[in-house]
Amino acid sequence: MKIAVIGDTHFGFDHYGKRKDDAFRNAKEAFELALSEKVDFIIQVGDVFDERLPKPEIISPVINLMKSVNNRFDKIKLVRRISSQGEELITKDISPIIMIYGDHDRRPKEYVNPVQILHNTDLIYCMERESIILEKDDERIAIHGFSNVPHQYAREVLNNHKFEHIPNMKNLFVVHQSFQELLPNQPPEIMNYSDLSEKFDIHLLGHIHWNQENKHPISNKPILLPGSTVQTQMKKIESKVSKGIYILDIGEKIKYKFLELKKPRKLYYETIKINGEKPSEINTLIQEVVKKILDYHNHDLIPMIRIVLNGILHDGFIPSDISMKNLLKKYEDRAIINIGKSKLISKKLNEKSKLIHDLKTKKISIEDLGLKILGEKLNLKKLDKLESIFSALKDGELAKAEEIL
Ligand SMILES: [Mn+2]
Repeated sequence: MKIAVIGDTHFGFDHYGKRKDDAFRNAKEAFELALSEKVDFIIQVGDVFDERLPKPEIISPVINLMKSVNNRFDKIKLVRRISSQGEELITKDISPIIMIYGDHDRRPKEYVNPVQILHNTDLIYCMERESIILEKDDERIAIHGFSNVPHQYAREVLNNHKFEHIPNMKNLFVVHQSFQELLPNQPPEIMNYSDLSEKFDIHLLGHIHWNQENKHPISNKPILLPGSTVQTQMKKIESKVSKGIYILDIGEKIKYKFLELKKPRKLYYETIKINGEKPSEINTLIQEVVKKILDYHNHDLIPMIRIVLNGILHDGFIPSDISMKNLLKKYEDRAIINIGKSKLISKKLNEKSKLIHDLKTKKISIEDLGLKILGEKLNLKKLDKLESIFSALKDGELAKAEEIL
């Protein structure tokens, strides 16, 4: 059996910005590439959408894209499904696009998330927390899907669910969570690779936006991260690692290859060392870098240029004295420029910017941090309940939060 694995597509990313079409353009290329490889089905590893409440203007073209992919594919036969409600022996044809949802498209249990909307159209098959067995030409394969839960609860939820290895076939595990091995300085409750079952033949991970391959620490089986199809963060590593998809060939052995996408916008990442320069001098340095990049840039789309200023400013100046307005205006139609000043130190760094910097370097999202604090304050261990209360409070529905409590 041949399978394509597509990473976080983030449909709707930068909807009001210059990169409005990037997520769609890249995802289309990814699905086209999967089709041209004549795979039997496609697995998408979560963060299908950029937001949990995407606008109809986003949902509608996604439905159209899924429709056109479905029209050019055979359905695949689902023969068995094991969820927390128990086991079902069923034979029915399902869409060959299998998805889980990620932290970007997760909503509390009693709400409908956008990936579940797609599932209800039968254009995709969403796995929340379940195992399925698929059959094609007398071959069978087991897929275990674990949609996102808040990262700090993932280990507990995973252990409680007890995914079971299904004998006599290859077992694939699909997950969208953070792992200690992937980002530095994470809280201890975040999972390790050793939390993944050593019985499964391959692990497919969403969430991390750059392509990476690792091995399970016990079984030595592959852990593959296709990476997002769109650059969302302008990180250095995203400028070095190409966007693409995996093609898995599942037989006696599992073979896999990574195929690059050609359409993604180019990202250039440069660091400028600052050693006592004044803002006007820094502006000149930035312009020189931008000019040089534009000279050798050759891609249909205007590039993203991320420039990080690193060092110490001239005495008496603070980072906000460096104004980028004119520069951004000048290159408006030729580049998408982003200047990072967080590594720029002035001799009188004020307390506020230090606090923001500290928050930014913590590897936990504001939302997860809020959920954690609320859980501690309310002394509430039940995740479903906690998420519902958090969501009600966030939406300003105080009465509802009280009711749930
Ligand atoms: Mn993502």
